[in-house]
Amino acid sequence: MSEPQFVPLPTRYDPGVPSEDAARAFYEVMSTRHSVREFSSRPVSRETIEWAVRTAGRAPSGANLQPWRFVCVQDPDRRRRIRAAAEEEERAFYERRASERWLRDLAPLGTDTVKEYLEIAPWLIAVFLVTKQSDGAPVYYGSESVGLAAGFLIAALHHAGLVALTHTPSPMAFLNKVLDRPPEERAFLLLPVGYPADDCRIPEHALQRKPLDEIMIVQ
Ligand code: IYR
Repeated sequence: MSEPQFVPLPTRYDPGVPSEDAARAFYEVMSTRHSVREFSSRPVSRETIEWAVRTAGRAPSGANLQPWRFVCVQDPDRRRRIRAAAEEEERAFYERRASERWLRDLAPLGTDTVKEYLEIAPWLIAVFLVTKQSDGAPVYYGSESVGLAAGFLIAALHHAGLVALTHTPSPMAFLNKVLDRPPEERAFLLLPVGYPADDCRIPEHALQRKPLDEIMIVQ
């Protein structure tokens, strides 16, 4: 067991304005984020995606194991294969697997089995949970960790003026095959990323957010 070594907090982030103003300003930025299904094919530079992934890599994780991998796909052939496999899963979902209740809850979003955005958006980011350490030991709080990193990622993409969809074809095992990932990596999310289409629309339903008094309890 190695002794813990401590260093001073390297940088104290100072927003330069009172915390209330900084918190509100970040809220204003994040409140314009929406999941989008209508993408432009306008290219997004690799550098932009790299900065967003670096940001995701700053998320906290169980024992700082950073159990995530972000596979950023541009290659049209892989994207075509991902779309074909995702649509097959979605057909099974909408036609057989989803409960009546689930379909009813999704109805206001207007989603269906056709996932053209998987080929239109210039990047697909497949987020994988790395379930094992290099010596085969398990990771701790893997889903929580990769979920936090995914949150950082979508915030970073939004901050860069991009849009994304947190797409969850289920099961996602096909991504291991199409993206040549080993079995200890488990697909967690598939994010089409790009700019919104000129005539991009979102479901009205998505505008409704629970008010603060419904989500916050102060004790
Ligand atoms: N994965 C399916 C169904 C779906 C599920 C949820 I939860 C959503 O918020 C939206 C869709 C699909 O992508 O169509």
